[in-house]
Amino acid sequence: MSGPGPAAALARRLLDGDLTAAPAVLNLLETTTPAARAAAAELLGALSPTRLGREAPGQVIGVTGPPGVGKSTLLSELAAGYRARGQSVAILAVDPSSKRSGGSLLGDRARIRHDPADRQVFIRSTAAGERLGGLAPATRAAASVLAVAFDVVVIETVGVGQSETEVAEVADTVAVVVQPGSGDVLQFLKAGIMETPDVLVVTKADLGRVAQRAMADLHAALRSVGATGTQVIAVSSIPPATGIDKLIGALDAHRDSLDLAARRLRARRAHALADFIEEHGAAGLRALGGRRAAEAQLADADAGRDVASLTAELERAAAGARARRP
Ligand SMILES: Nc1nc2c(ncn2[C@@H]2O[C@H](COP(=O)(O)OP(=O)(O)OP(=O)(O)O)[C@@H](O)[C@H]2O)c(=O)[nH]1
Ligand SMILES: [Mg+2]
Repeated sequence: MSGPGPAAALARRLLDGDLTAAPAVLNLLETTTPAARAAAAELLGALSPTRLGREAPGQVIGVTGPPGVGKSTLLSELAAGYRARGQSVAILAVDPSSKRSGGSLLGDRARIRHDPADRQVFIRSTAAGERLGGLAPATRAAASVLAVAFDVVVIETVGVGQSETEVAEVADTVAVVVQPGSGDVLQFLKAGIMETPDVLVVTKADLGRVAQRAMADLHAALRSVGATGTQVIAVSSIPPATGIDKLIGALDAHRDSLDLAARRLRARRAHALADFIEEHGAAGLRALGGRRAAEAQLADADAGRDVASLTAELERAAAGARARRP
């Protein structure tokens, strides 16, 4: 064979800031043939912080919230806001299982609007498949590699609770989006079921008093769980859009206050575990002694390890445990 393989070529393009590599990167990461899986692992390895000498510079932002709260409409405005500042944006939207597309849930769901001629914006929708509210495996990988070339990578997921926790494993900054007048996020927050988001966004501020009321309720809920550091931003995403610059400011502020190395390390460990579970299922997890034990093993691994080597370590441990079993 001559010339670099597909992974090496894509890694080079991303390192050179070639944003037009994004579609090919996603195609590779979404392909499940053994050859593509090997190339994907090679791509991740080539762009790992050990090889880069630093963490990927792009900010990975998770935007999550219940169905229909206005996430996609907001992302259209958020992308425009970042573009106005000259920043490039990749958006990875995770669609809920297509099974539900016949129902009313997706009835008036908005598409993320953008200028198709603008090469600095990349948008990809990935089906979550059977994972209810969960992240597709390709999304974790895509977020980490696109952050090498794009200034901002946004992951949109639907749901609250589990999906918010999962997106927090991948993202540097998590924004939970709340619709005025709906109580679920508020209840989760108050009950401490939900990890406190880095930023809370109240959408549809154009609805007026009900939105102000939602702001006050969220502030009260944050106070009750002692999380007064979380910013609550009201936005309206329909013309004339309001609050977008303030939201970008809050996302920036979170990024500036963040221990990026620690957050990314946590993301790589979660990614390795997710890949292991994807491949070996519940039986694999049992062989490791359960999720807690697997997490403990990952926590002991050297911080510089890339995802593939962490996954391989879990696989060796699981194989060893199976071999020892009488
Ligand atoms: N009045 C008003 N309506 C909005 C606003 N933002 C979104 N909407 C409307 O709310 C509905 C849902 O918006 P989407 O952006 O699709 O919501 P979503 O959270 O992405 O929905 P899913 O992807 O299905 O979870 C659409 O009818 C939007 O037009 C807003 O700021 N004000
Ligand atoms: Mg949406």
